[in-house]
Amino acid sequence: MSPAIAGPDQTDRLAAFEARIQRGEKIEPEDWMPEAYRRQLIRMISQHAHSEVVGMLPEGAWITRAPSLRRKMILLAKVQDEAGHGQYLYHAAETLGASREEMLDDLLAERAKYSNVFNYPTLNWADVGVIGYLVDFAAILNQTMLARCSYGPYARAMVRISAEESFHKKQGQDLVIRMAQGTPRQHAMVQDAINRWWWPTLMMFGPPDEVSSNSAALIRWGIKTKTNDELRQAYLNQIVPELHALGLNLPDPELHYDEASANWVSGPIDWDEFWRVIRGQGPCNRERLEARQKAHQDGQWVREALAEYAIKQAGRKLPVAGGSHAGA
Ligand code: BYC
Repeated sequence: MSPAIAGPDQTDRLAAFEARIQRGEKIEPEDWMPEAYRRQLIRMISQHAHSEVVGMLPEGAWITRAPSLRRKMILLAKVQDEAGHGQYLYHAAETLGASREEMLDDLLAERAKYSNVFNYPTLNWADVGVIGYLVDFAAILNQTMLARCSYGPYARAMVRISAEESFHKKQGQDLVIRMAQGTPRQHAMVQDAINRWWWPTLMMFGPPDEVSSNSAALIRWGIKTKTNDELRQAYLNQIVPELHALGLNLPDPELHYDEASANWVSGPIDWDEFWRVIRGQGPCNRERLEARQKAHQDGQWVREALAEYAIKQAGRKLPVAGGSHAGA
């Protein structure tokens, strides 16, 4: 797959690497890659993993308050899936030489980012539906794009994660439809949740292309195949008509359909709010971080027990033939 390049200088190696990407080949962990490519992937994949793990918190808070056993089981399964997504992603980053401990330390010490959207509170049950529908749908568009990315382990993780996210979106959409078509009070609850989650969800796709500092390198190396604004536009074009069809409004007086470009066009996004939130000053940043720090401390004895067990297993002599029955 990856041709050995005889005595190349850095420029030749880079040219050969970029030619592979142009041909649509996947880059695998053992292949040569520019250091900047490796660092970009570790940054993005670890932040993605953190988002999955921190993303369990807002919805997890509603597991004990789900309105029926069925809804509780669905939510439990969803939140558990997010933990699994975190695992796949930490593993994918480990294939690039990042250590799990370092990645977690970066999260717990506030050096690493995670998605802006999980720094907002879940105030009532309708928020669970709106996260599943709006947030997971945004994630699906982003992740379906990343499933075509040039780095093999990340692309393959995205295939599986996107498949699971499509179930997450369905459960959220189902909940939103039921509430939108339910009693006036239920309709009002779901409308209120949409009003609160709409703008943070649009921000999930990242800052506008002209200020997206990483996009140029990511696109050149086939990590991202669409820009932040392209994905945000695709999202608007799909979600706006669906929500309107349910009799739900969006909290944007300037939102309109532009016939010429066949696009739904939103009013201005408050990017100051976005930068504040991702720099640690959102409504729930402190709470989210404290919850992760507590979980990490509470899990200390499990890590110690596993390490002890691994040492004992490694040091254990294989039983002598017949010896395992001794004393039985
Ligand atoms: N939130 O140069 P840019 C889920 C940062 S979890 C926070 O455009 P890039 C779910 C960015 O890191 C889904 N920070 O960045 C889980 C950069 O700062 P640094 C999460 C953001 O990488 C549980 C700076 O802003 N998905 O769905 O080209 C329950 C400039 O941005 C955000 C992923 O993580 C943000 N939204 O593009 C339910 C997908 N956006 O790092 C659901 C993987 C930007 O230079 N990531 N920043 O200090 C990506 O696709 C890309 O990283 C992004 C940003 C599109 C997010």
